[in-house]
Amino acid sequence: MQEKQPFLELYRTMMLIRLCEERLAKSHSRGLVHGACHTYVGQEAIATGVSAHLRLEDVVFSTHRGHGHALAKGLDPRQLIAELYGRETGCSRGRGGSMHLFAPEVGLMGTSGIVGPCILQAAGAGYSFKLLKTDRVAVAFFGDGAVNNGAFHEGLNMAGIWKLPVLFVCENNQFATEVPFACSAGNPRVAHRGAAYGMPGIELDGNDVLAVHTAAGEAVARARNGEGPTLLECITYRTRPHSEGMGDFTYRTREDVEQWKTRCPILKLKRHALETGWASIEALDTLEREVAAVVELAHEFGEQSDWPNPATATHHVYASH
Ligand SMILES: Cc1ncc(C[n+]2csc(CCOP(=O)(O)OP(=O)(O)O)c2C)c(N)n1
Ligand SMILES: [Mg+2]
Repeated sequence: MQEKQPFLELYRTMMLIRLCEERLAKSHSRGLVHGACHTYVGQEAIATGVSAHLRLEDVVFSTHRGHGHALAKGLDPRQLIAELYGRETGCSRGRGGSMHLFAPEVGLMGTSGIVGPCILQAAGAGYSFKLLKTDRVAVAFFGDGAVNNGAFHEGLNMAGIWKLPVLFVCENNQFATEVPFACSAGNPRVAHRGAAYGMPGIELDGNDVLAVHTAAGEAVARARNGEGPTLLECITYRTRPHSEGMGDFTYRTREDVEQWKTRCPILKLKRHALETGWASIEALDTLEREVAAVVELAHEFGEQSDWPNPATATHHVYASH
């Protein structure tokens, strides 16, 4: 990617995710967020680099750490924040919260509190795209904690057999809550598992948005051309606690976290931009101010929005047809 504009778009998307998450973390401590809040701070490059290749009609299946996937796929930040505040204007009308973000109109097919099924759902979507003879693509984002779940093996195997147009994107942030991945995996090289299911498995620096962008571009092109699925293992790290309000230093050290903060994907891209002359510091600062204003407005929108009417609590529970 050489052109200036797409590069700035990657920066903008990562910044939007970061500032939304920092806003939500603050709001969580004020009691504004109802339910759990797992932020994506430190991992922004992955959703951003992958989603840059997706069209509106492509679909994403996400996890409990899904705010970044939602924003990168095109969810309006007002609808995200209002949803976490439990308001009627949220993308799930305030009924779902962080782990039930749905916006099929932009291809966001759901975040989820259950670790693993997004892999099977993406395989299912890929199967339907193949039957319909479209060149649409399905993406599953999931953590290292999902790869020893049966869903991983079943979903990748099926996608491998039928050459489904799916990207399996493992965000290996090296912990499942407090369990180090190295202690829970017989084979901790997730990318190497691609071979077991007949698909390319690629390990990459998940904090390098340009690396993610390049690898995802090739995987999406393969999927659209009928050449089948790809497994991407993006090595990364979350620099906030597993979920807001949780303790953080019983299973990892402050030094580890500080060290990974220096590998922040946004800082990395900024340094690269300045070194190569792709963008000036003024341009990046202006962009950051613009994004900060968008996030502040989204927060005000959420806080001022109405609560759902209790009389409608049973609406949208069952499909009427
Ligand atoms: C099927 C299932 N088992 C266990 C849990 C409890 N749980 C919630 S988050 C989590 C850790 C997930 O780790 P990972 O997939 O690596 O994602 P991360 O939180 O690191 O982004 C677990 C085990 C769950 N939600 N669903
Ligand atoms: Mg993890």
